[in-house]
Amino acid sequence: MTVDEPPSRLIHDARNTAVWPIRPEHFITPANAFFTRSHGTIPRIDPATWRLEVDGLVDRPASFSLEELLRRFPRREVTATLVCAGLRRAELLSAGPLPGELPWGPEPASTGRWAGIALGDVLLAVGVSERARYVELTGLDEVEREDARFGFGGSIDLAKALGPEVLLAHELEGDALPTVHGFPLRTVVPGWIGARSVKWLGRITLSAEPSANYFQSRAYRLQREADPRNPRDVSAGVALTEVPLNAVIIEPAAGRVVAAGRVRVRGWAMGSGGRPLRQVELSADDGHRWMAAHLTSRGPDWTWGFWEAVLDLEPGERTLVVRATDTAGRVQPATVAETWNVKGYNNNAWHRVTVQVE
Ligand SMILES: Nc1nc2c(c(=O)[nH]1)N[C@H]1C(S)=C(S)[C@@H](COP(=O)(O)O)O[C@H]1N2
Ligand SMILES: [Mo]
Repeated sequence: MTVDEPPSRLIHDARNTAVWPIRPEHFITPANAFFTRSHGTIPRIDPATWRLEVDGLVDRPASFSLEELLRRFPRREVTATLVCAGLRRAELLSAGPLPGELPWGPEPASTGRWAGIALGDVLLAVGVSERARYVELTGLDEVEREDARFGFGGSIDLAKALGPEVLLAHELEGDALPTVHGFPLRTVVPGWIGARSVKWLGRITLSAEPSANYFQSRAYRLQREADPRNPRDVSAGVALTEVPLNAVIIEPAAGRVVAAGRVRVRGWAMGSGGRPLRQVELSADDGHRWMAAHLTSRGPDWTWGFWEAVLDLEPGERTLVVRATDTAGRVQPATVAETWNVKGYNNNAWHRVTVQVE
């Protein structure tokens, strides 16, 4: 597992957002090739004066310095894959329009070794009131939406927040978090969409209701049919939580010319909510016949798995298809007609890559 090679090529860099190609040799993503997605400013925070406020439905509201948090609570580590809900959005455009949304390919997913403290340890220390059901997380960045400026935020269920895997992370790959990834402290919510892993964390608020933050109440919601009067509004949709089961072909890349005969196909897959995979299968005839891929790295819980298969391909234009199943028994929809939704989130239709075999 070499992690020092620099990223080969920046695929996309706009609106404070960057992705690199995923490499089959990088089970752990090098920190300098970890995708980044930010909706507003990138705050530069002085760790000496930064504070974390904890309030709402708690017995003892508190304000912590970084030094205090890291001294008082036990160090915890987790290896977790972050997946942006916009992953594979571009494929959905063949099923319907997605105005104003970034047309992501299959790149905004990366795996990091995170370290910090457990969110649950902090919650137990302040005392959670019986009425609390949600943990709202708010960042110190500044986002502009609907004529208002506010910190990016959202909420997770209290039950998830108490899980030992949910961190307030201060390190990525053994170094302090890079600024773009949320220095000095970010949430890492393994198995949930990337948007709930709030960066530049400033406030934690316990509540009986989900967060009213724009990114919880008016974005990151799954709505299958557009409201004709307000076609981009998803406030009636369902708030996204766990990532869905997904599988992606990394190589060969779309459009490649490959030699006929035995062709090595490699990629990644991840179970719903970060659960373990059961099986990954490949097809070269649009899903009539399937062959099992070999899982080369399963990883610990909360990460993707890497897989590999060798297909015998005859000359011509060939479409390779991948699908996975997980230990929760989930399966993937075959087509994007089944996964299209108003803001283009969580596309997990079978991934198809067309190559030229010569
Ligand atoms: N404060 C803050 N946290 C944030 C965001 C943001 O814009 N501001 N973007 C979210 C989204 S949509 C994703 S996918 C992940 C990306 O994390 P990364 O940039 O470290 O890869 O951060 C999440 N946390
Ligand atoms: Mo995201």
